[in-house]
Amino acid sequence: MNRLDGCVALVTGASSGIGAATARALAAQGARLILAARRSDRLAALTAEIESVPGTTVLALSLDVRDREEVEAKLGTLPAAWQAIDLLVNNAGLSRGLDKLHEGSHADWEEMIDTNVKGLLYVTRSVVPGMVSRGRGHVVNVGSIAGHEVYPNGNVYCASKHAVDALTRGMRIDLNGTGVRVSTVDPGMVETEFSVVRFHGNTERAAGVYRGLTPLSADDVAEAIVWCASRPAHVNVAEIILFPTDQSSATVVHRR
Ligand code: NDP
Ligand code: 8X3
Repeated sequence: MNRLDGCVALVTGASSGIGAATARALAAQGARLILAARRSDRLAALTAEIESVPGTTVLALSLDVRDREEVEAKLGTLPAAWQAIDLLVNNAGLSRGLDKLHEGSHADWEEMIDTNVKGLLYVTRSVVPGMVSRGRGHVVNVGSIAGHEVYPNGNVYCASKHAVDALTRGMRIDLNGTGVRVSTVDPGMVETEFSVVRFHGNTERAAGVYRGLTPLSADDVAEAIVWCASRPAHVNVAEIILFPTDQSSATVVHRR
């Protein structure tokens, strides 16, 4: 029997990239999935794909993690069979822009801070009390190497991921003794829609980020998340930093 059989897992940012790969990987381990993101069409397609495997069940949740009232309302009124969330993967996040701080866009800053920091807080605040009352649960945050290092023009995105790192460590302290585990998986370069979003839809510039190297795939990161989530209950994987072999730090990258 799988360690994740019957586990109820909520994955935010499940419509793309790491979140979608994590959903597929968790489903393969027997988890029941609540998949959240704003793009309902993407969630519907992923739900159909996952549910085509007999025995899998998915609840698709159209959700903007920046909207505190929406987060509280939707996570507070889940159908009874979905209320006892065992695993929360706080993955929804984005970068916008790559500019010097004094030339940066207020709108980009607000979107990153509202999504990566406040969104993560709103979802966590709605889900973790239930875990505490049940005496078990697991929060896996998707941080970044940008939460450990600051790179040129990465200022606000790096600050948001440093905040995620602090929140991960703070949560782990606050939840000590409750049976609830807190992990972070912090990747370097992963080829997803991340850079297209960062560069506001400029696909050519986005492709340049990964040119000449072999980046991580979303599946590589999903595998690390599933590994954290499938350890025995007394084991808490605190942190995984995952680089492509061609990357050694936020700025040291080998290109052929
Ligand atoms: P993608 O752009 O492919 O996926 C981002 C996901 O976040 C989408 O599903 C998107 O869904 C969701 N999302 C964004 N804003 C919101 C919102 N307001 N409410 C709900 N969902 C939202 O990028 P990745 O898969 O790469 O990114 C996933 C996480 O991984 C992020 O936290 C990112 O910072 C982190 N990361 C990425 C790295 C990389 O190199 N790619 C490296 C290190 C960390 P929708 O638009 O439908 O709402
Ligand atoms: C995404 C990786 O290096 O673009 O968090 O910040 S990086």
